[in-house]
Amino acid sequence: MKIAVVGATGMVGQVMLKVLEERNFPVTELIPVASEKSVGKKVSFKGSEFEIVSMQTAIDMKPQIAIFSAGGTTSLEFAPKFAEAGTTVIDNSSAWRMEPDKKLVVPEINAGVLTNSDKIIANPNCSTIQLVMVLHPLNTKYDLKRVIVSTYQSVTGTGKNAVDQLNAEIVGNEDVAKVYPYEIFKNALPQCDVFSDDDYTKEELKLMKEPKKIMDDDTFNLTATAVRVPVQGGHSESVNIEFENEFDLDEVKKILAETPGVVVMDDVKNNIYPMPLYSEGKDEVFVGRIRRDLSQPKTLNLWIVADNLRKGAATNAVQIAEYLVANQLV
Ligand code: 2RA
Repeated sequence: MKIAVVGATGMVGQVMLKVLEERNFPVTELIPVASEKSVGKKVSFKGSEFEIVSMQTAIDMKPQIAIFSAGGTTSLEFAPKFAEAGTTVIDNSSAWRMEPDKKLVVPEINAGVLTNSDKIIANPNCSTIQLVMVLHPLNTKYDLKRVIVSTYQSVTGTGKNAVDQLNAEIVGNEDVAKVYPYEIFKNALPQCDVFSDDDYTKEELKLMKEPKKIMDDDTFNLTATAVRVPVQGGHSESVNIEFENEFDLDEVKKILAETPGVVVMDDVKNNIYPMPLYSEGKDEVFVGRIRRDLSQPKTLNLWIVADNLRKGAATNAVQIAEYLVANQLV
């Protein structure tokens, strides 16, 4: 399988290469793509060095699959060019996610919507992926009525420059480019991405829209507050879920424990619950603090943690590629 990784030098791109290697994806030829200034540099993959090529060179090489993590502008310009050349694009930006004719896929939930005519496939937002991995099985069983999400997001979601800002602030080095409007160390910013006219951030709007498309269900309400915190291992989410139907708490935990890709960590008497420090580098979605909302019936509180660079981005994209190959869709 000839596969291009577009954005190969970025944080997610680097994790994509790692995940492709770890999962032994059938790569016969790797085509790393990055900005013009990186052309000619090398990336490592499976013990070999691969030269970074330009976008046009990669298009001309006609890879079967191109996995993009290069931002929406680049994807809007170049994903269609790859597709026209016969390549199937899996894009990690928000560019195509809500396009009616583009599929938005978490393989454990809706890979079945994919066909061989899908030439640009959207990878959902990281905070969406970990959320729907938990919402979907509970929705199937108990029927969602309303979901309230508060996120606590890793600086890795913003990128290397944000990680550099945090690490510099930790050691008191103020001579570093500020990615955020304020210090992030010893702070919490109720802003992930820019604000829209309705005073929600783009991140919050993604969380409010994407789950309904992935789950093919717009019968429930969802609101979100997305917060950036000085963490590097993954995103955390406090979720309040009101169902149409009553539930049994032990059954909820059993359903989640039996959901592929989800791990229940819930033993508060022994201080067992998910934390980003311990989810970093893992592909599972960890859920804990599962308890009834004592303020109203048919309502549940829980806590979800996942590595936003892995299941939240790279691993989910590679799983989509695996599904395409396994089902002869490329
Ligand atoms: C963030 N989910 O965390 C967004 C994009 N990765 O900033």
